[in-house]
Amino acid sequence: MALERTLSIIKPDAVEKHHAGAILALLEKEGFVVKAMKRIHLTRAEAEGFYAEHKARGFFGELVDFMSRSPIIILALEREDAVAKYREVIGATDPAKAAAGTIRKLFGASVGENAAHGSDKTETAAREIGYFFAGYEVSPTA
Ligand code: 3AN
Repeated sequence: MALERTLSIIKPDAVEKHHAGAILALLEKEGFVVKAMKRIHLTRAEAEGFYAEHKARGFFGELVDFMSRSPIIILALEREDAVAKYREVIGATDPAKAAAGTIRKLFGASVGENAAHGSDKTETAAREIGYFFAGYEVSPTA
């Protein structure tokens, strides 16, 4: 299986509740290596740009309000089959439907405030990592 990268965001709700460390520990335990990490407070425009593909959806305004409410922690993660494996580890979008032990089950409150974001495909992962990190910020080798 190929070594891949994916983008993870620890969302405002999880950072506010001081769950960032527990989420990072869980990801490291699952074999993800942190290649880049930063904490930022998104502006509305930055949140809109990141979620542009969801612009037409009814919850877009709510999503942008939430993601720009307070700081987030952004991670570029690497491991074999990272995109699919990370989707398993975060669990279903709705925490109520997420499997036991997943990040959204453990730390999410609702479909909107669901603790973490993860790229849905490898092409999306490359775009999302590029949205938040300059090339020199993402370790090319080690
Ligand atoms: P996922 O993040 O699991 O790939 P998407 O791509 O369907 O889910 O949705 C993107 C983000 O939009 C989700 N992470 C979630 O926080 C938010 N979202 C999805 N559905 C709703 C909804 N009905 N109400 C509020 N926010 C939503």
